[in-house]
Amino acid sequence: MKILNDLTEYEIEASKALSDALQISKLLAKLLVYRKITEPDRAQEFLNPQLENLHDPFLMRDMDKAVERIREALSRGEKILVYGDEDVDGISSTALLVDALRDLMGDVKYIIPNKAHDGVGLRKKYIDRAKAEGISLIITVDCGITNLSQVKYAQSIEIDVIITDHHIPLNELPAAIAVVNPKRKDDPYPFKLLSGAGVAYKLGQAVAMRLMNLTFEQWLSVKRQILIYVMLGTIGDRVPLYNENRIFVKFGLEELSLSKSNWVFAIGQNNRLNLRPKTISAILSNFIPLLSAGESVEGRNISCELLLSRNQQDAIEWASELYLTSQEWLYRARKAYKRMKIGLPHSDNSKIMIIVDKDTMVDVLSYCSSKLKDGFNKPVIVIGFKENSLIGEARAPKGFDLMSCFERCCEYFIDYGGHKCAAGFSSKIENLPNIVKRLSKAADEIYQNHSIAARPQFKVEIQLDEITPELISDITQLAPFGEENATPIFCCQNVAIRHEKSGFYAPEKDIIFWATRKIRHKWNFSFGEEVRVNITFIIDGSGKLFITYFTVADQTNADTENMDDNVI
Ligand SMILES: [Mn+2]
Repeated sequence: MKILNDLTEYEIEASKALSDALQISKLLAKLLVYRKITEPDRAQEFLNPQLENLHDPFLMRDMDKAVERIREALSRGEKILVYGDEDVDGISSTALLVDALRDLMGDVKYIIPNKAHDGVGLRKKYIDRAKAEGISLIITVDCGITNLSQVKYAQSIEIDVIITDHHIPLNELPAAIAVVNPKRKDDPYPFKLLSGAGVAYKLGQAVAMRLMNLTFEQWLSVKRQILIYVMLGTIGDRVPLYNENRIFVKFGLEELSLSKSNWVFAIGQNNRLNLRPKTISAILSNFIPLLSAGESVEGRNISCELLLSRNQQDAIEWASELYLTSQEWLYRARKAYKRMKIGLPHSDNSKIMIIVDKDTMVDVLSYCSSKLKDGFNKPVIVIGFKENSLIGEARAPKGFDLMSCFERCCEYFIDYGGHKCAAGFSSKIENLPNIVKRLSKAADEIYQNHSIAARPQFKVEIQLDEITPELISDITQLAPFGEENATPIFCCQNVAIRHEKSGFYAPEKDIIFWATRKIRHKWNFSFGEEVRVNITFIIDGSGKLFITYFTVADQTNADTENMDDNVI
């Protein structure tokens, strides 16, 4: 076994110490150190995620104020509005909080604005409508932190606002009753990188503990399925999978595989899915695109309806509608991405890629910028046109800070917000030339100040004999794999395998490799024919071995350059 991108000397020492302290294999210790986990306690926590290790929600600033205001609303029978965002994180956050407050017999409604027609965050139109409907408390989830004037407006017409969000605040916070956001500068919460649904979960947890007098364990025992929502938001927003996010995803996936909810059944039926998906890639390829397809109409969102559905027939209809919409969206998104890629110059030394595309519908801009960012490994901003305004969607590799890039351009924006690696803006059309100029300059400055290099995936060269149950168990302990917890890549040279009914069989070791559809297509040998190949494979969370790349053994030396291409 040879680690191809080995650790620094200091890290190797640390991994030896960790391996001795916890009596774990050297490989597992190295993999932990590669994740910057060097202390035995933290390593234990990482290897055995436990719900009890979730932090106390009241450590978050303003949590107590938020809970007190909710108590008041519930006791007076006030009408409450949960106000969300149209992406999967926002939809899951909305469903989560609506569900949690309905348990307390709250009179709760929700609004999710349509991103393309209404814009994101709190909108005056919906605040006015809330007023007309007699709503006196709005709780935002996954949005609102930058809506200073809208919060002021709501408060001026006697609607109290509680903000819960995880986006980066501006210098000034909204003048709301409570602003719950771990990214507030004055927030002491021990973990800052929750998704919007993660923050909503903490509020749900706080409300249950204080208002229902439940211990956390008691709440969990009646409300475990709420972990599915927070798992979806966490994966959907691609927040890093350590600390609380790892716990949410691990137990949310487990809960999903046990779930008897109408909506889980309906999604499985319409997608002809295995109803027991336990891996993040199953969520990313099946649940996230489907739930993303729910376009809001006048504040009502069918993905959110689906998540909250009480009736199986409705759930099946909504899921099948979402399925069709998601297929249509994916078709348009791929087409737009291909067209943009063709139009790009062959060599381009600029620090940031800015693409202006008049013909693309704005709902596929983030798909395109995300794919282009992955392909070119640099920040990408795709700007589209919607009626009289510009919509920009940006994605950047780890290390870059899009928000600080946007801040240097903010006088040209109507609205902007997001995270370091994913952000968006809207602006007037006449600002386009200035925006392009200013953003390029800002990107240059940011690159001058920081080095932007993400650490490559951990690669191990391995012999067939070394694939043992112990190795597989070492790797599965690190699952679920995903954002900032990448699965290690194994390379194995000169393996005889043949395509059989059950998968790719390696007779020398009597093991089965699975393969992605892409690999199966590329395998142009006859069924059962034994071929010697160099393979790259990963071990997934359930212990299955997946071939992600292969070349025929005698044809070439292992083409290590391209090995990352197909990693799932
Ligand atoms: Mn979010």
